[in-house]
Amino acid sequence: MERYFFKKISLNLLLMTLISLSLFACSNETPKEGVEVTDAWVRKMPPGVPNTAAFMTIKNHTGSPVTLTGVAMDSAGHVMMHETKVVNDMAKMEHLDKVVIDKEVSFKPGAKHVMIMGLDMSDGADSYNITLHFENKPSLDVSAQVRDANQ
Ligand SMILES: [Cu+2]
Repeated sequence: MERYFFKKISLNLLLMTLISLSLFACSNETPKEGVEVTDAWVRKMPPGVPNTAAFMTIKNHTGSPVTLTGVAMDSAGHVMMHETKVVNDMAKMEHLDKVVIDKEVSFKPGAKHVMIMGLDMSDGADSYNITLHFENKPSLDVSAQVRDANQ
């Protein structure tokens, strides 16, 4: 009986050690570094509509604020950062010179967005490349998937 009890305790200890080891392993499995962009997409527009917008989430893992100073797209005429704001019940788009990313900033419909003017989507491309320019940091190329707005 005593021996069984001891075995049980040591098994529990072993399990606890394994669990804490695996937790430790998990938290260290994918160390995120630098600036990470997720869920980048471009709103699909009907033929003949040259202006659209792109959205994405930018995550800053550097530990200090990162400043986004501009956006560029080879395939479009003009690209800039905008923010939609509601003033007196009217939605207005404001131009943004820069966006400071502390931990995470989301560009999403009705808020900050990448304004794209003069993009010909008639080629039916699945995705477009968008370049993000940062202050004191290398630029980042992002592949934005073409998506229907209501998808
Ligand atoms: Cu806009």
